Amino acid sequence: MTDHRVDLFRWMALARASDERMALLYRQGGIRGGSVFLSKGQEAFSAAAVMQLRRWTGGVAGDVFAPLIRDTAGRLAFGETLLDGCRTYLGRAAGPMRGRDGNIHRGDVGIGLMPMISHLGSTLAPVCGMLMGWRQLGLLADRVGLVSLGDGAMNTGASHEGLNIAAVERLPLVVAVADNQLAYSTFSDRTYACRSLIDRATGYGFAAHTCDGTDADDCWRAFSAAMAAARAGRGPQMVLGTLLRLAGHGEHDDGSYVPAALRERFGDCVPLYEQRLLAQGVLDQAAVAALWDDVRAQVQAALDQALAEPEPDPAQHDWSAYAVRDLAERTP
Ligand SMILES: Cc1ncc(C[n+]2csc(CCOP(=O)(O)OP(=O)(O)O)c2C)c(N)n1
Repeated sequence: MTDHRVDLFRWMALARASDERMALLYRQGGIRGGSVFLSKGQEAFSAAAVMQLRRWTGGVAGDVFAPLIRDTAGRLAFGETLLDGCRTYLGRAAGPMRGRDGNIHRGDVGIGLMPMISHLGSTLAPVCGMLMGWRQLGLLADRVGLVSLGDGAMNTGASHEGLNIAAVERLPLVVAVADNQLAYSTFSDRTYACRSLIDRATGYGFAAHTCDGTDADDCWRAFSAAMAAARAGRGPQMVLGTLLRLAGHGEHDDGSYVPAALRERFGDCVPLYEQRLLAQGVLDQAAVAALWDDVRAQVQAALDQALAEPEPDPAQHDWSAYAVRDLAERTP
């Protein structure tokens, strides 16, 4: 299982570089509206899941991905451009939300990337709806949907309803649950009372998979099994990754309430994977340095382009309810 590993590390590094640049821009006062939300610590879990989805190509629909807050790596691996992220953070008219919504509330239905709905758990229903619609039209084939949830998001009414209907309908849905120990500043022991969130899989009627969310290879293994089972018609799959949010909830939050003992229990997936690939001779020091130079240059180029672009002009605006650039692209 080596083919994908350099690409996996590259998506993780690209996400980390993008997040770090956006955080710097926030501290410089350069962000329009809202905060910056980092995926720090969740790059492996997100990229390993999404790399195993099929991207939409040549107008042919692939799988569907509904990201949550900390899916910078997965978004990029699914085809979202760095430019779309920069444009949204900067409120630029050419962005996927046309400058009318900020930060992570963005998506592109034309590539199967569901725009993130702020209300936690609310993306489950539309993804289930897409899968059921494709099935009714005879277009489903072996497509899957991937929905990201956090330990906090697992507790909303929308999540319970969505998980239940996915199981009742035996949909090819993979739910990635990132238990990062925190929902805002609420620790997991105040968020759920079961031993582990994976215990809920059985109750809903999902197959259960677990992984160490700080270990990119272990994440890959778990999502590989889950995706294969979903594509083979074995119903919905839940993958629980255990990890730690390595930032505040957003950059307005320094996360100083996280005790040192908790921090010491979890590593950072990006340097951990870099060290493993070096130790195993998959990459050498020169290749790693070149990779980081490349991803940082890509981020800066996207940011420079977005900075040079105009904001929306209210006098010119069509006020269409849709954010999608080309509605024709929505047809599978
Ligand atoms: C229904 C709903 N309730 C509350 C919020 C406010 N809110 C946004 S993010 C968040 C914490 C989410 O925690 P979790 O799902 O564990 O994700 P994490 O931020 O830890 O990645 C909350 C409570 C919301 N967006 N939607």
